[in-house]
Amino acid sequence: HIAGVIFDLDGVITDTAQFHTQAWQALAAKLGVAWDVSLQNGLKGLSRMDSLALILQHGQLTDHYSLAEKKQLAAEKNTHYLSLIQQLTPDDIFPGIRAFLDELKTNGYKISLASASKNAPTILRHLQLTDYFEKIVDPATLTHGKPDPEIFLRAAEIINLQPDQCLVLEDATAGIAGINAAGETSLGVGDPNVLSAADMVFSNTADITLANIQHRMTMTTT
Ligand code: G16
Ligand code: MG
Repeated sequence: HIAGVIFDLDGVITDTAQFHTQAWQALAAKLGVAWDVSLQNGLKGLSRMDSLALILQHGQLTDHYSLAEKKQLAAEKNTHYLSLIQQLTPDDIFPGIRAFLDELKTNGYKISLASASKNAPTILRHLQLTDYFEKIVDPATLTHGKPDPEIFLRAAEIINLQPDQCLVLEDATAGIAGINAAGETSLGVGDPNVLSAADMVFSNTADITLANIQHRMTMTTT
């Protein structure tokens, strides 16, 4: 039975995607890479270096930069991104998320974070949510990014649970694939048509409560 809940950050707890987009778009413009919605959606959930790789590939610039130059470009984007997320406050938490975290605490669930973002601790601090999370996966210690299940397996391990005891909230299709491969229960946040691989989908974070989850679980297992 479910004993722990794992959270993705961007797109589940708050909308940092708008700031990632703004910072990547500025870098793409500087490099002369055309921007479009499919590129923007494809960046969801990818690590910083994987995101840069996708942008360069989009502009057919993959072989134009050395690894050192690529690291420099990623650092430049991150400096810009960090300046943008300074404006985050607890008001930016998605509806119902703090109430759900409170409900989980009250009912003794373990809680961990599986975000690909190296800036996750900074973001949680701005949102004043740090104390809810028993453990946070350090993405710098991972070998593979989403859709690989590694980050989700680690997020269960650090709270001493087996994968089948964990429910994971995630907004990216790459993330849902990783959760399913890890043998955990996937709760998609977003469009049910896009997240059709998830065990259950909530299009509105305000509807994510233990009672509603329980209800959807019985529907999928019987
Ligand atoms: C987030 C975003 C991605 C971003 C990644 C790495 O993942 O969805 O767009 O590229 O983190 O972020 P950073 O450059 O801050 O390390 P998640 O897993 O929280 O959705
Ligand atoms: Mg996400």
